[in-house]
Amino acid sequence: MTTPQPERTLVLVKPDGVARRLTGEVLRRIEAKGYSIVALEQRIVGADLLAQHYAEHEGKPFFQPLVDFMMSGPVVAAVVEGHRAIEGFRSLAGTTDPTTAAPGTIRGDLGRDWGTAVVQNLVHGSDSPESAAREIGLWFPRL
Ligand code: IDP
Repeated sequence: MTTPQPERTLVLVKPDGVARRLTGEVLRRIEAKGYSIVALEQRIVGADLLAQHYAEHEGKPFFQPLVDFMMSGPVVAAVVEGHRAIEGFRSLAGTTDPTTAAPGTIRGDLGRDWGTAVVQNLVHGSDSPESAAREIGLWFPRL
């Protein structure tokens, strides 16, 4: 029998999700899936943190619109824990483009394309153990 290995991922409810009062719905889906929320904070984020968070996208045409969008209102940041939580939350979130994200996912059920320069897709979830460790260190340095 294998031993469950708790894994942590960084989840963000982006400004569109907070503004649309969907924070509770996102957290409800995380808990309904059986994951634990081990840290939770609503905050206004600065450009420096976002530049580090989205470093892999620096130089792309949507980089500055993405940073501006993420500073447009409060963000809810959470550390979510559970066996295979990184992959599991990505699955709950759905694919990047909310227009084509599968129904049943957060982005597929609740998101859409508003025709803006940046894709507004309600949530972020770390995409690998390395990203999760890096992002949790950025957003929750005391954890
Ligand atoms: P992910 O959030 O699904 O992991 P990433 O490729 O890491 O997607 O992109 C980060 C964020 O940047 C996306 O969630 C979305 O908000 C935005 N984004 C990604 N690709 C594009 C694009 O081609 N145009 C506009 N915005 C984009």
